[in-house]
Amino acid sequence: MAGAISLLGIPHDENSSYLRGAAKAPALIRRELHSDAYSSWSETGFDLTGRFVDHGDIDFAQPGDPWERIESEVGRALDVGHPLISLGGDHAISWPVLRAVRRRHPDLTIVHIDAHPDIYHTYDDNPRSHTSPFARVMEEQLASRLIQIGLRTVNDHHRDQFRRFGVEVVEAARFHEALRLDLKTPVYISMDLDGLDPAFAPGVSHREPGGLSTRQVINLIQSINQTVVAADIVEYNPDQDFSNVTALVAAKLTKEIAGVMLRTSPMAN
Ligand SMILES: [Mn+2]
Repeated sequence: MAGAISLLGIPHDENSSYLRGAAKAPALIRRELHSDAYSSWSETGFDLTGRFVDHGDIDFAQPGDPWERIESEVGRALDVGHPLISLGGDHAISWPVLRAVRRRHPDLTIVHIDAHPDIYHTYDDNPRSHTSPFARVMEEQLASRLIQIGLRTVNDHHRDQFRRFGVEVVEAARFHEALRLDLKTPVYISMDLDGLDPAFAPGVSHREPGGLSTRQVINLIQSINQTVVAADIVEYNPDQDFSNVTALVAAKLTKEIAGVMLRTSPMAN
């Protein structure tokens, strides 16, 4: 199929530090994504009808290490040849997802939108904590650059980690509409829904006021001028949502990330 995007649900929230619920995200995001109530077009000018190749949800009921399952299932989906958007899970899943992506795209820049840096060296003695994926990602050198945007919970430990790993940070306090990322490699987008202000996306486990608007996040995504090879949309917690408004935001961001993938990626064609 010309111009296709792969989807993969990752219903996993066992490494959340506070509230569970993100495992329920994939089905609810898909429902809004495919709802007849909304346009099937991305703002970048692509009709997305029939363009999604959905690989379903990873089945974690099967025995085995969930991290190995995620890495192998993401790898299998990527090997179909289209850019991939993973739906759901807490932010911990980004580590095994990026292991699979990095193997296929050795020069990679991560554009990470979040209220939190998620770069704790340790948290609750769990190296897989959803507060730590980017410490593991940078230790394993799974990306050439990590750019974090929208942060508003930075502490001194985080600043030490930023220096240690050379993380580029645009805190929410420094975000502005004219921000343009100077990107030189293929891109991975890690989209934590709590990067948006809770007024726009209340359905998250850790609401942090002072965040970006839906419009600001969409504009930032649309400004990306390099190939977007894969993305995750994480931390949607249906238990915290009102009338599925945050699922709808997640679906909208899925469409706009897909729209940028179709505009930028030779893999999409
Ligand atoms: Mn977060």
